[in-house]
Amino acid sequence: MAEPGKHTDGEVLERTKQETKKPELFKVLLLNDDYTTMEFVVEVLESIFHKQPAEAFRIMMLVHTQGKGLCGVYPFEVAETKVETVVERARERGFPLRAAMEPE
Ligand code: TYC
Repeated sequence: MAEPGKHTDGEVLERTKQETKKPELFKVLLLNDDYTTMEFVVEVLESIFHKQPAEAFRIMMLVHTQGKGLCGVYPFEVAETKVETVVERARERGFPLRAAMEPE
């Protein structure tokens, strides 16, 4: 096959290089604070991150003792929406809970 960029007299060039990009993934983390109740954090983990009750409790305690904890790994826009939803729900209930995202 002719090299790309050369005159090819109408010959059709095929690209063989794979061009489908894997989506970049982002970790979503919950951050500790002194005012949000443990019960509310467990509720967030169950309803927004689809964790089973025991796993939600484990993650909540990890955040409580270590300062932050991993809730899930998602493509950029999903991760962004999770963070926004956590903050929205927390503010509705008057809690200062924060969430963050970082590249995997
Ligand atoms: N530290 C909070 C308390 O003692 C509980 C808590 C856990 C808050 C996890 C936020 O992401 C968090 N009530």
